[in-house]
Amino acid sequence: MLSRQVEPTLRIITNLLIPVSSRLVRYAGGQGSLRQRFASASSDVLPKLLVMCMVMNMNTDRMERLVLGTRNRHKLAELRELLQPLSVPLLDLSQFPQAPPVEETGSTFEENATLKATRWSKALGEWVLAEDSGLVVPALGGEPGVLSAVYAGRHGDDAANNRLLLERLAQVPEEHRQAYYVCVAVLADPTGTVRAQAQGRCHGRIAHQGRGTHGFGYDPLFEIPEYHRTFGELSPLVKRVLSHRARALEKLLPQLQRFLP
Ligand code: ITT
Repeated sequence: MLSRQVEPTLRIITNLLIPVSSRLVRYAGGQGSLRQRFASASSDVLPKLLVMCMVMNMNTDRMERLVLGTRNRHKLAELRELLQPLSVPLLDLSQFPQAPPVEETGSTFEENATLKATRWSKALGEWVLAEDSGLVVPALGGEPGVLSAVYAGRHGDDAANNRLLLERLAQVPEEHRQAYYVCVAVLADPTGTVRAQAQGRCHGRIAHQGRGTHGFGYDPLFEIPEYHRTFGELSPLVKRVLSHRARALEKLLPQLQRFLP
């Protein structure tokens, strides 16, 4: 049985070093799962591997900087604010023109956030934090859900998305206009391995017409019951505390701290 201290080191070997080190691969030998082989490695091979790992891998597990993996400028601004406590430089995709487009083919927020974080981190060789978020209206069977950005057809057309949402809710009884925002944030390391993940939700209801100019997306329609105001009307300071994104990041931040240099 491997000790708790040894396990993280082996994970680093298998995830970071093995794909690029034919020498290590030779140690493992043969076919089959490398992870399994390391777990059952004989007692004389294991210490050698650990020493090699320590020497070769002293600094590769440290997050010297973090790329915010989103092309949505509103999200980006909110993420920057929320990640202020993190003492590493924050970059974004505009600084990486080579960042490939990522198709959001998942059927859940988790799948799409993972797709974005892992594809971009691997392509750029950087630590990447990506998130997938959206609005869920139970009375509409969960719509717009993962399709929030493209609900009315054109990506990011907030006005059209809001119009469609109001149309779809027109016949829905007043007491069933509840909705919630979801945000799943995923951190991936430069090899494209997920290292942390957190989800946040924010509950509210959908107003009958848009109110206020703050925020973006569905915010003018998203009313916080306690305040009787939409995120469009409320100060961004309130959204920064209550939002799904704020709640996800609040949970993710302590996990991120573990990777700081
Ligand atoms: P990236 O994938 O590049 O991050 P995107 O806008 O395509 O950008 P998503 O696929 O996660 O991101 O879709 C998010 C959509 O959900 C967004 O366009 C809004 O319609 C809605 N949304 C998410 N968070 C929101 C918020 O805080 N306020 C209002 N609408 C929000």
